[in-house]
Amino acid sequence: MPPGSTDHDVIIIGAGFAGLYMLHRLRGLGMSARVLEAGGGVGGTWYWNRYPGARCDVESLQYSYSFAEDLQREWTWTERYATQPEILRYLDHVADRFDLRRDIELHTRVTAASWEATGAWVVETEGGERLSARYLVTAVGCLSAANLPRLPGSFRGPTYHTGRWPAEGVDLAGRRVAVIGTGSSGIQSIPVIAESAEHVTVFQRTPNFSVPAHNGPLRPEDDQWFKTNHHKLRHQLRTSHSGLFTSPNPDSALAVTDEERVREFEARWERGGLAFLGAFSDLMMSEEANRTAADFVRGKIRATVRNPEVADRLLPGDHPLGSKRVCVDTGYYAAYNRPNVTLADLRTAPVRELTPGGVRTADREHPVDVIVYATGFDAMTGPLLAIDIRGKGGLSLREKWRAGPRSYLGLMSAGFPNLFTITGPGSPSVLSNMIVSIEQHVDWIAECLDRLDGRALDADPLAEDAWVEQVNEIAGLTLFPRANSWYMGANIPGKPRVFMPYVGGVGVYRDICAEVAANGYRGFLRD
Ligand code: NA7
Repeated sequence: MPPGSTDHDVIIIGAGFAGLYMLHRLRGLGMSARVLEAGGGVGGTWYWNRYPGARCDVESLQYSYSFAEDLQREWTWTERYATQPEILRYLDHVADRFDLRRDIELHTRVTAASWEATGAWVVETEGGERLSARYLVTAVGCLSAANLPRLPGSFRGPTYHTGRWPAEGVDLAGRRVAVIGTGSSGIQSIPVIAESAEHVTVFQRTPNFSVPAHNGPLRPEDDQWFKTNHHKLRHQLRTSHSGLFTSPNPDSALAVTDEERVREFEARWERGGLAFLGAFSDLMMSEEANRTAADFVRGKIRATVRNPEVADRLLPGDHPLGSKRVCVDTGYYAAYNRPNVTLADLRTAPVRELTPGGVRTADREHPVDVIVYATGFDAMTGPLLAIDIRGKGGLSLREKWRAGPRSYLGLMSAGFPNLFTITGPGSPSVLSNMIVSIEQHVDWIAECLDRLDGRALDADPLAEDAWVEQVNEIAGLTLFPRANSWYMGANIPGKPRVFMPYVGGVGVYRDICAEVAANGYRGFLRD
């Protein structure tokens, strides 16, 4: 298509970690790009998730951009795990520092995007705007389409979803609060809400595994160590399995004595955070090995929660540890020792209906003033399918992905030329440190666009089939598909059960993507 005949070279949807960096990279290549962002500010996930206690479960030193040395040198995190406000401040700083705002349109939700015969993407917004670009890049996040369960009945008080928390905050002091959901958002918010609320009733459908964060101020020596060694450390993260420092232990949990095993778990429990998962190499491969870790955590729950009946109800047992995202908490289990926190177990007494003054379960009515939905997201595909995306010949992405997402490398889906999906399904994304995965995708896409020099690119359907098969095959070797998790689409009624992320590891995945590019973009079709 003739140059200059579209409004922009590239339209990017979303101004979170992915969209901001994508814009920066494209500018560096001399391409014109426009970012369309639904929120009233930059930040994506960290703009929306303002619930009490919201913070990252990846340590702040690792959960930051690596692309600019100056940025890294000048920014100092205050805590080992950053709070939502601090991460948002960081992203605002990045937007200002790299002068990104002039190409970002806020309050602009994309509703549709179609590939035209002229070789351009035409994007429509909720406000009725139409914009065209040669390339379209989605930076919409993996956990951004809120899942709000449809419960019968009606409640007269205010309700909030953790992922749509009002920017002005919510005063829960002295209120009786229902928290529905015990995933990461529930587990982070419950102890904090309980500090000021009159009462918190937690509605738990599935008990989860959580490890302590042991958060605290970031030690200056750790900050210095990271800044001094960042080249080496960033390289280690990029080539690791999860993009995190988990100090992976190569031993099998079954090849050591009981004392050695407990010592290893105990040391990691004391250290805090997701490094617990690196305790043994086969935790996600062998049920028996996994059970040793699960038993260890169950023992910790029993030792923390004073009421043995409550402790029992909190014990996860229906899924292997790690097959649902392990939570990282500050005082979660101990919160149940407070007199103002009650656990309602939905497995024994499911929700019947909302009443004007509370929540009625099979056994009783729980009077509450406020309902907090910590009920998660339509993960990975939700934000993409919320947009009516049409490819070649009007092919609908919703239609194509009816039985589950299909992509080549999680980067492109056949029949949708020039559409790139940052951290799309089929890539490591949610199973990794998102920043490591985002930077890898953005760098790969930027280099690809530079080399394409205006030509069109599409995934070869055969390469896509082979990749989907590979993603499934690797997942099948692990315990990941054994849970009704959002990785599997199992948290959304009617969503196809397909394991969506690539579990082969970010280092392996990076090599595959690099090798594909080095071989003339093998598996992609060009004009
Ligand atoms: P999650 O991890 O999906 O957790 C959602 C929770 O809400 C989970 O306990 C669900 O139970 C529960 N849920 C969902 N729908 C219902 C209904 N209808 N009734 C009762 N309970 C329900 O979302 P989060 O926001 O906590 O965390 C998402 C990710 O963000 C997290 O993993 C980190 O990566 C950051 P279920 O387990 O489905 O039975």
